[in-house]
Amino acid sequence: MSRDVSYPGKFSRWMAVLVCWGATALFASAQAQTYTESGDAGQTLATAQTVPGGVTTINGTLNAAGDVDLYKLTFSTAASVTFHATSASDPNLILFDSAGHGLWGDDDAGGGPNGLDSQITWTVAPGTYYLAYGNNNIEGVDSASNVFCGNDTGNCSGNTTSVLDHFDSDDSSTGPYTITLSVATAGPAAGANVQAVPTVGEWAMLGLMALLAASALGRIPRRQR
Ligand SMILES: [Ca+2]
Ligand SMILES: [Ca+2]
Ligand SMILES: [Ca+2]
Ligand SMILES: [Ca+2]
Repeated sequence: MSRDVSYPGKFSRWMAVLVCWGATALFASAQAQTYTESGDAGQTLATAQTVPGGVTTINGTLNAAGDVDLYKLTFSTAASVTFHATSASDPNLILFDSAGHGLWGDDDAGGGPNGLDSQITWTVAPGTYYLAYGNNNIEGVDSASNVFCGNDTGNCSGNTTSVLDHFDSDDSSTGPYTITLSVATAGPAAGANVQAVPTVGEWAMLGLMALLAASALGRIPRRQR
């Protein structure tokens, strides 16, 4: 003899709707998070602003002539990441590794409405990177005053000696800017930071929700006796 302990139909449907809504909200939050510069991001490794995991858009502002904003990003898996910067001025981006060595400096590779957007695509390894934003003509300078990676440099990863100390910038334009991050590598990542994929916790929640939905819809037979 078996006993039917499945939920009443109406409750099941509401449960399924609720679960689907929750899963959608979870995916949306995992895929499109914005970080807004808090106060002013510094220009040194020590004063860079840390961008939390899951962020795909950074909104910042240059509020003084010569300002540069440095962001600290951590990736937990290898991925091809494209950083794209746009503003009403002339965006520049420079990417540094965790030690402050230059990797790539770009001025106008991003195209955009004025042809001045900046863009860098880099295959990151798990670990920390620093991304600098500034307007027209920024250059990374080491403690011996050597300019070692500027917006016109392109690939500067060959120099493993110079470490970022400060920036030179001869631009006086100010105003807001936006940096978007996109990850070419698909698939779930373990504790992914700054990537458009759910984290391990989020995958676990999604799995739990799927089970609940299946259970609510009566797809999983209850134990019979
Ligand atoms: Ca700033
Ligand atoms: Ca700054
Ligand atoms: Ca530019
Ligand atoms: Ca330029």
